[in-house]
Amino acid sequence: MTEAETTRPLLWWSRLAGVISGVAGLAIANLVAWVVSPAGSPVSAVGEAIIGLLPAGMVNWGKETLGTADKPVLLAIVTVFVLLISALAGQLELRRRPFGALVFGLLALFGIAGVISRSNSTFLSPLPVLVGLLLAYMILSTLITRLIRWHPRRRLASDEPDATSRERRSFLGMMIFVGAASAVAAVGARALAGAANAVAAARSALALPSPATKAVPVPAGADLKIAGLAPYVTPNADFYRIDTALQVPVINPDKWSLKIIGMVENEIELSFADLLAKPLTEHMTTLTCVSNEVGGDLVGNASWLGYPIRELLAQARPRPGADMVLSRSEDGFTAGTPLDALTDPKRQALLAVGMNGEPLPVEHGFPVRMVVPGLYGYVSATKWVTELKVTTFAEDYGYWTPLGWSARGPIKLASRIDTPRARTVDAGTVAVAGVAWAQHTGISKVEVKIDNADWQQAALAPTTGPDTWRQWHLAWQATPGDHTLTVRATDANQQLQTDQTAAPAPDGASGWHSIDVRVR
Ligand SMILES: Nc1nc2c(c(=O)[nH]1)N[C@H]1C(S)=C(S)[C@@H](COP(=O)(O)O)O[C@H]1N2
Ligand SMILES: [Mo]
Repeated sequence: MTEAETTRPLLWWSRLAGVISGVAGLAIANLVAWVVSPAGSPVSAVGEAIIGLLPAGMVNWGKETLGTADKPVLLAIVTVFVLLISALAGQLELRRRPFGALVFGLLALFGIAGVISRSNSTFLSPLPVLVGLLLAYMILSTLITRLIRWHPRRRLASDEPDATSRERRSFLGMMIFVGAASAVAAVGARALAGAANAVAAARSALALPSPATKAVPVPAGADLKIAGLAPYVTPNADFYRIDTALQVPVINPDKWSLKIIGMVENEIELSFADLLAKPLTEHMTTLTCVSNEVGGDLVGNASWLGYPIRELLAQARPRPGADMVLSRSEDGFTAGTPLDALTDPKRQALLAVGMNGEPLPVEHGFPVRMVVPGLYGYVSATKWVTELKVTTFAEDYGYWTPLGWSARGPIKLASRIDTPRARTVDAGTVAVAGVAWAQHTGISKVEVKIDNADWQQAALAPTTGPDTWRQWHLAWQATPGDHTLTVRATDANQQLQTDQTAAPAPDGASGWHSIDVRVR
């Protein structure tokens, strides 16, 4: 055999090894992207970056000639491009190591550029590309080592006669294994993405019924509309999020059901259609996280549409002795809520399906979550809820309790300064404004102290009721120098907010919020 005859098949094997490594890298990158950062899915990110770079005329031409097929076509082109480059990496790695690594490195730069050019990218977004290409190179390097060993030219006379077939088996075996594993990973990633798309489509197709009991209309002036002040109603897209699950559960509403079990006379199972057929109530409630620091932003106000949990419990008929409802989410999260907070006819504890006039966003619990005025989220606001177990605090506990958080979590009276946000302001009249909350009790007074002067009473905006936060503001005659502003609130029971500072654990932060401002 001539040199060329022995090298040619080797060359093709090296290219195939490159392609297989590339496929494995893409599969891994997609799985990592699914977990850490939807903005990090490298092929679609690069595809979008390419669209961004193309002249508008060409993009329009693509849309017109390919119709809605333009996206899949572009993704296919990017994939083929990545695989061709991977083949080249394999070939170069065979010729001279580690030239394959260089090629993959260039590909990584390209992918990272695509990923970070996306508007929703975060610092985690490049991770899928990096992990994918690192793994691709490790696989390629191992494959090429095996390929070289199998190459007949490298065989020594002293080798056993069956050495070649053993090396060949080792190379081919690994090729088949990596290929099959990436196929499984790719199919898995596709299935996950497909399920998410199906649920997103079901959500947008959903028309919520109008409430039988309408929310109290937002009074004029509830939103002072001062720059820097949190709006009275928090838009869904800006609403804080707390999830223990790495990936948001995707639940098809047609498959959703809620079971009410445990210490009840009458177990109940409810479908989504059953729930929507009931007379729904709309109610505005401010949600707060127990982890919110003094002055923090883990708090938001929304209008919730749902069915009162007390009505379902009345149907289930809790047995005497029960004092807690352990709600369970699809993702395993649990919360232990006092039974009396859920059966109280004066408290709008809802099994919610709508948030600010839309179906619940997937991140906020689609299709169904709980919202209970006055209790921190970790003991009441179970998203993607699928089970309510009537039980006792002696018997059961929620997700966060063994991790050092109190079994019961009533929200503490709190107030926050939102503006001025800038450290430096001009002398003269400065709007000082913020929010205060004491859900289910209500706020009756907010006071502001400048340095060590007397407390001044702030003006309070109206609200829909005691279950939401309340905006406040004060016109401050700011004089040049450094100043410290402090706020404190009083609730509707005339309880003054405590100045005793406490960390969030175990049952919520306390203390007065202060900011430092320099006046020029
Ligand atoms: N399934 C599930 N529900 C959950 C949580 C969670 O991690 N998983 N977090 C809870 C906590 S701690 C809070 S403060 C609220 C936050 O709700 P949001 O993410 O819609 O703002 O949801 C609660 N419900
Ligand atoms: Mo929370």
